[in-house]
Amino acid sequence: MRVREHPSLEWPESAQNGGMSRASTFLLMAGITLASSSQAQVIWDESVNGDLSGDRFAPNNFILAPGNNIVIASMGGADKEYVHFHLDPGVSLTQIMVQNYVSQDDVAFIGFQAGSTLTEPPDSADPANLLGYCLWGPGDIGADILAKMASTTGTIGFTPPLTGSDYTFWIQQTGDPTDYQLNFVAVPEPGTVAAIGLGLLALRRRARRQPKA
Ligand SMILES: [Ca+2]
Repeated sequence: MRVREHPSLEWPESAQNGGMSRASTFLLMAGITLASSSQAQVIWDESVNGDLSGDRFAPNNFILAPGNNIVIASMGGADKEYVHFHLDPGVSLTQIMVQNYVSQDDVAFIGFQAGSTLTEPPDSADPANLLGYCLWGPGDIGADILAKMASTTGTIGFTPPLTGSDYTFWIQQTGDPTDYQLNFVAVPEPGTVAAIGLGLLALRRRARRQPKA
């Protein structure tokens, strides 16, 4: 990515570079059940579903499901991607894991805002209007770039995980063609898991009290 194509942006250096109780067993089981029953996998594969939207006012829209939300895509040159995630109450976006990055250009961009569109024009974006952004590439494979975005200065700023309700991501590589795979990892918020677990526990106790026929 040629960052000079964004003359108004000033990129900070940081961007470039025993015994378990029955109740807890039950809560753990409830958590495992939740995780296994909600394993969204590939939510968009450009080779199957077509090019992601390059229109920041009309991004691709997804409801983030607890589990893995994998995007497989290609970008480069003028091809930008805009992706909007809606987070239902009780769902949080905890990580954005880089699972693949193949390009002659080792530096791509990702940034995001709250809301269902992205207000910043790509050629004159002001990072002060982004919740976060970072530059990323092959060195980030296996790493969480949501955390990396949180550590970039000069933005509005945020602290992961992200909770409700809408965020739009802008992903771009202005240089060479780049194939990539990102996993937007979501989980039920801890309070939600505990509430569901306690609810199931109460149901179980109630069932035990039922007289046998
Ligand atoms: Ca694309």
